[in-house]
Amino acid sequence: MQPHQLTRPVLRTVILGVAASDSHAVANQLIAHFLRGLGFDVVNLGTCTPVEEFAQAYREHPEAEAVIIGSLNGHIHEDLRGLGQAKETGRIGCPVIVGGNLSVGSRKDPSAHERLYALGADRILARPDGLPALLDELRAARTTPVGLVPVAS
Ligand code: B12
Repeated sequence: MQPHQLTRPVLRTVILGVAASDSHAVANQLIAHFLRGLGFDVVNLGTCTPVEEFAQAYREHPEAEAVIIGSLNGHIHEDLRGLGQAKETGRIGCPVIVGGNLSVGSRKDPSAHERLYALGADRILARPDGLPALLDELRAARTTPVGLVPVAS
């Protein structure tokens, strides 16, 4: 065994991408950079990523803590058709976080979030700076046996 293998830290993996119809790249790149700066291993699928490609990435990275999907063009509801089935069949077996500009127009449709949850999103986040705390929360929820409360150190 090489010495560096002993000291290499175990990275936390997340799968990141932009919804299938959406070519807005800037926030995606900034989020990838932000999370990598915090030590995450970011599998960034980039823009125009269909649900099936998120599922394929999860198959390749079953250790992923979350799939993080951004959308800006307002068509995420159409883009996430198939997410529910991917989760029900275990092809995506980790929480799905959705964020960005999640409906069309400047006046936001209050039902947009409810419909996203119905499609299979677990969490909806407006700002990327909330991701680290949310990822910590989701990780704690998955690793804490029911009935036990984690003790703050
Ligand atoms: C640049 C741009 C483009 C470029 C994109 C180039 C590229 N490769 O990235 C081009 C010209 C290709 C483009 C095309 C289109 N665009 Co455009 N575009 C923009 C613009 C001007 C800037 C977007 C940007 O990069 N911002 C910088 C990043 C850092 O900020 P942000 O995107 O706002 O993201 C923030 C939050 O939303 C959030 N966030 C974003 N993603 C995520 C993900 C997660 C997980 C989380 C937690 C948070 C989060 O965090 C970011 C920082 O706070 C915006 C208007 C604007 N001023 O914002 C319109 C805008 C996003 N575009 C819009 C539209 C409509 C289109 C088109 C449909 C136009 C058309 N008719 O063709 C197409 C769609 C193309 C497609 N298939 O998706 C609309 C969306 C409207 C809506 N949702 O109601 C906007 C808002 C313009 C507008 N006011 O109408 N666009």
